[in-house]
Amino acid sequence: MVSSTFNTLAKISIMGHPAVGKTTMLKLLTRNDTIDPLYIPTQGFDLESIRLNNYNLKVWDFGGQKAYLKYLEDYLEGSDLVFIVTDSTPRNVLNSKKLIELAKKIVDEECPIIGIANKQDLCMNDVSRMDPKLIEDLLHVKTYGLTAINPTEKKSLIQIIEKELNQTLIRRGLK
Ligand SMILES: Nc1nc2c(ncn2[C@@H]2O[C@H](COP(=O)(O)OP(=O)(O)O)[C@@H](O)[C@H]2O)c(=O)[nH]1
Ligand SMILES: [Mg+2]
Repeated sequence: MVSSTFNTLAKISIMGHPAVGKTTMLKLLTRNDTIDPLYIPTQGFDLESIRLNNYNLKVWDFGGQKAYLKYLEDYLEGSDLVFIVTDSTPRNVLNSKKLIELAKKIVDEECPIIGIANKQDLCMNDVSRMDPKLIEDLLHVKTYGLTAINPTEKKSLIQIIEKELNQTLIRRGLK
């Protein structure tokens, strides 16, 4: 979907199993205040439009429930960037491998599939939570650490998005 116009339209899809922090990531991008930690499972999907420097983003947050997997193809098609969010526990990371395989079959070659090792704040108390580098080695996709409930991480998430989208534009010969 990305084009070379000044206000480049880009589609970002956030995938991951339930309760890993997908909606919180979307809130991190769209709000400036503290994030309410209440967990409300997303039914179906959420869609937000976000202005980010040169980009007009459409960010899709896909409710991770199995019942919605049949819509995955329609949901992911035309993505310019896909995030696979994990809660950094070994079990969830291993389960996320299947989502990556599914996503690879649907999106085009230039679309980056990026791992998010979320809930890094919990790593301090729970030694079984894994660091982003280890998760990257297991998932075989570039992976960034994140604490989506921490509003100060907004800037670094925006930087990740801009960097990956800029590289997609270059790969598509549009920049
Ligand atoms: N400790 C911690 N909790 C988080 C983090 N991100 C999300 N959560 C919490 O995890 C729960 C599920 O988050 P949500 O974004 O709704 O998950 P989703 O089902 O993937 O959309 C909520 O209670 C969030 O507040 C994080 O980075 N650290
Ligand atoms: Mg959700």
